[in-house]
Amino acid sequence: MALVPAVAGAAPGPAHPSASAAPAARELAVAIDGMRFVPAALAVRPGDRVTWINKDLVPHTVTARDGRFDSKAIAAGASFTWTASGKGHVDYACLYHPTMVATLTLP
Ligand SMILES: [Cu+2]
Repeated sequence: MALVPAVAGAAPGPAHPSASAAPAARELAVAIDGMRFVPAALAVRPGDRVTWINKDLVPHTVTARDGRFDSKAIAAGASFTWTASGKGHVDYACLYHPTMVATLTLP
C-alpha cells in the first residue's frame, strides 16, 4: 500500500478585475415629489451632474446648508443642476419647507 503524499491545493484564485481609472462623470436625478427629495440620500462623485426636478405644483429650493449651492426658487416643472464638487456630506433643504431635508455624500 503506497502512501500518497498530500498535495497542497493549487487551484487558481479568482481573477481580479484590474483597477480602473477615474470613473466618468454621471448624470444623476433627484425628484422633488410630494414635498420630499427622492432619493433623500445619494452618493455622488466630483464631476457628477445632479439635477433636481420639481414634480410638485409649488416652488421649492435646493439649498446646501454649507452654502455650496442654492437653486433659488425652482418653479413647478422646472429643474436645477449642480456639478458635484468638494468632499463629505452635503446636507441640503428647501428654504420654504424646512421638513424637506436630504443629503449628498461625496467621497
Ligand atoms: Cu419646498
